[in-house]
Amino acid sequence: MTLKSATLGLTAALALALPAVAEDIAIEDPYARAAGASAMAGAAFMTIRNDSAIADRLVAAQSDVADRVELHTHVADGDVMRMIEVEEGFAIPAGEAHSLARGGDHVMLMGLRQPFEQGETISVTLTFENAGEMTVEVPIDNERTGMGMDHGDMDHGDMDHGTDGDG
Ligand SMILES: [Cu+2]
Repeated sequence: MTLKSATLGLTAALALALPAVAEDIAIEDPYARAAGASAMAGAAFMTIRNDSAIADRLVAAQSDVADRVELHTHVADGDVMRMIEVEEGFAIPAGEAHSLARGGDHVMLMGLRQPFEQGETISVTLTFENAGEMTVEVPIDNERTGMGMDHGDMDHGDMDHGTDGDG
């Protein structure tokens, strides 16, 4: 388990060290989901970290899997949560992270051109005001709950316990 953790840490470090178009922007824990394989729309979620000294902004997104990709957020309309497009995009302050999460900001994928099959991966190209374009491979996880990252981490921990003997 210790070895596995160390290996994962090394892999993460190598991934961060890879040259990228937007090297100061790190994308953590990306996933996309739709309400089923035949859904007309889906959404992508992730945490965007800005490791640079200047504020940045996610201003657009696009993907081959959808006719239209918009930056959305949820606003309360009485008792109902409604999705609206955020035309100015999402600010990512210098040295900080901004989370796209269920019930909040997200990348909306409208007019899906292919079914969102569990476990497959889609490419989403993000455009940042300063860092420029970067393409993110986003795993499809229709079964992911909206309970936040802690829940996912616990699930992983449980799986590790089951494979202790394998190192
Ligand atoms: Cu939306």
